[in-house]
Amino acid sequence: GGQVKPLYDQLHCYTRSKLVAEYGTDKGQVEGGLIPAHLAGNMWQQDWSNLWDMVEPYKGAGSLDITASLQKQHQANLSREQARLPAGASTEERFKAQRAAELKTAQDMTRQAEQFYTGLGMPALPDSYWANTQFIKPMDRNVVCHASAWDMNMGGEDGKSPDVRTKMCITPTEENFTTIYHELGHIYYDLAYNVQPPLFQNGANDGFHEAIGDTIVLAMTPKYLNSIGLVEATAESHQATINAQMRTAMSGVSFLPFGLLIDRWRWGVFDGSISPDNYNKAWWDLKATYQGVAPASVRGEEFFDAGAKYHVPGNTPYLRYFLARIYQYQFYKGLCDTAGFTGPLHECSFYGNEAAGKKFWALLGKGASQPWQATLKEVTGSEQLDAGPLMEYFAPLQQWLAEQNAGQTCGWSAPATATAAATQP
Ligand code: X8Z
Ligand code: ZN
Repeated sequence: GGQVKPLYDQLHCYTRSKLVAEYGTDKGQVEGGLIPAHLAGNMWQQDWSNLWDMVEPYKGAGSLDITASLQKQHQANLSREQARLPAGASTEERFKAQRAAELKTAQDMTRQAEQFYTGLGMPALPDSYWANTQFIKPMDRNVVCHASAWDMNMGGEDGKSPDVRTKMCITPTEENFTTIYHELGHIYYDLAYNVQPPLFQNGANDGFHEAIGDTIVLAMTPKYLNSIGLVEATAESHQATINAQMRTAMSGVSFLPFGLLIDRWRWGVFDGSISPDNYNKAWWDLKATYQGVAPASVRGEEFFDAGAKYHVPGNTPYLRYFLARIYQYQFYKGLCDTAGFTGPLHECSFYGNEAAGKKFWALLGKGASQPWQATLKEVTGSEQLDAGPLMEYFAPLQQWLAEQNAGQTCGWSAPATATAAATQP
């Protein structure tokens, strides 16, 4: 954790200053310099992308408002469906047209994600994927909307056709759009390693599984987004670079301490160091210490806020997501090297690069057939988890943040009880 903490601290400082500018010294922060939980733009404060309006470094240096573009595309789908309606269509008919448009938009977004993978030379998703996937929230039953990817039959090894599916309730937002790329990472991993014997049909480790799609997401540069019509073409400039880096950091860097603390809390519960009469306090203590966020009003033991995070009641291990946020930059750098890219890391996109695609597919195809260190080495040359590539990637932003934060008192003080409870990783 120590390797990336300086970068997080700078992002925290900058974001807090924007919140204070927007909401005032009293409301824009919580005593001790913590970010108010309800202002982070996300229920769990794990992804700050929704604060984009407030933190965008240079307005006009390339708009990266992907949500707005997706919504426009959805409007076009809706108009098309509505144009098919007869004059005086019933409410039910109009509602059906709306649902059809929602499905179409969700499938269009998924096609776009698929195209990134096929553009690397990977296979198209099987027809069964399109037939069986849940793209939008169904009307006739309750479902878990938290996105997931499923391999239903481990098909592949013996020529059996695969039955892979994703389950999401897609809406046209940037967050959902990148989540689709993430989920297809799981699916392509499944498809690739299904040539292995069943015991090896798994990720090299669970962090690898989470990192595949995230690696692809890093290659969704403004240039790529422009090529699929989601953002306008921008001239390359330092300002545009900083904008692009900020966009990536608001989702990827903001996440880092969160990714670490979930299992710290869970393991504390398992080993008894966090007792039931302390569940909520321990939760917010960790949130204060690691993330520097705090609720605006007291959250006592009558609340169970950890339970609002899907993976806690769902019993899904969480450290995998922290690992993935580090691996993704290692993979990305390795694939950029393979693509013959020699410029600064943040400028690379391996979109459409056949050599990078081949390398990636080979990594995926190894599955769990060898220790993860061996697979990591084949792609990155290293056998270790290493945040070096992440820090290299964000070098321009880190310098920019340091300039912005000059003269500010950065950092925060967690309540004394909190610092005692959390040991350094
Ligand atoms: O749970 C997920 C994926 C499914 S594997 C949507 N993620 C974590 C979360 O939402 O908390 C992806 C990012 C972190
Ligand atoms: Zn995942």
